[in-house]
Amino acid sequence: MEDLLKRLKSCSRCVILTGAGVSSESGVATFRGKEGLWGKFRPEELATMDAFMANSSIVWEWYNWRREVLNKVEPNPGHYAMCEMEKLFDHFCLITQNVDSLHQAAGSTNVLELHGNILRNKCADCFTPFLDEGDIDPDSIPSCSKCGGKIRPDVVWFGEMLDEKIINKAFEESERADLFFSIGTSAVVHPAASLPIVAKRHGALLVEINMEPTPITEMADFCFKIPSGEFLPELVSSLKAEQSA
Ligand code: BJW
Ligand code: ZN
Repeated sequence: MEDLLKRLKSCSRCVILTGAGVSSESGVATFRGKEGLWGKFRPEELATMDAFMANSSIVWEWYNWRREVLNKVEPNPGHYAMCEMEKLFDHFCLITQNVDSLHQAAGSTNVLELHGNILRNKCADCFTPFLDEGDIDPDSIPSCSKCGGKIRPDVVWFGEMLDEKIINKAFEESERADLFFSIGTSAVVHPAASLPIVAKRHGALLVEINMEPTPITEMADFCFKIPSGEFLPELVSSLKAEQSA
């Protein structure tokens, strides 16, 4: 931590990329690993357009179950610490692969949601947002008022393009960062997994917070094998103490 703090003194453009690990301490399951969702469910049967076309009721049951879980959880100290970090750098950008809104619930603003948001719905054919906030009945899935297409969750499934504006902004921020944190992500899903690599190539200090090694561990300047909800509050209080000294 001491070494990291010394290096942070000269950093002014901080970018953070988060993944499912940052919400695990709130009680939200990650995707990979022993307890991960992909250990119990097959991604190709639930998180692809083909799966939705083949069996939209099962896909909706799964998303309804995940929404129920999210209704009962709250941000953890890691989320709150990242919100504090927004104020500690001249320029700050939070990029998340998470669809759970927990960063926003902790108070973070301007979050770039790469993989959409599980609490929103859209048309599967014309992508028009579906604004009715009621639950979706898997046995009677509503249709789009514009084109009649089936309503689906507004998340990015495998094989789908990410929102162009959002991913372009994420690459631009990563290229310009002088400090890049990769936190709680297995860093295997692209294009998100390219962001830390791009940041490092453009000269950023790369810091990883993850208990397990990932494809970016070897290129990182610092790796902390500590849960983000424990590490980040400590980092924030050290940074605040330095700034007020
Ligand atoms: C902690 C912790 C604690 C635990 N503290 N840490 C080869 C090269 C490049 C691309 C591809 C390729 N082959 C296939 C592709 C494309 C594919 C891809 O990348 N696949 C890879 C798996 C190989 N990508 C796509 O399809 C993307 N689209 C795309 O590329 O479009 C262009 C294109 C179109 C057509 C054809 C080809 C290209 C879209 C990806 C969409 C991902 N969607 C999901 C589901 C979202 C909806 C939903 O929630 O239902 O997004 S999959 C899932 O993985 C979810 C996550 O956002 C994403 C990343 O997972 P994440 O967040 O990293 O979680 P985990 O579980 O993997 O890791 C958690 C980590 O936390 C672990 O490391 C723990 O150790 C750690 N941890 N507790 C700190 N307390
Ligand atoms: Zn439509």
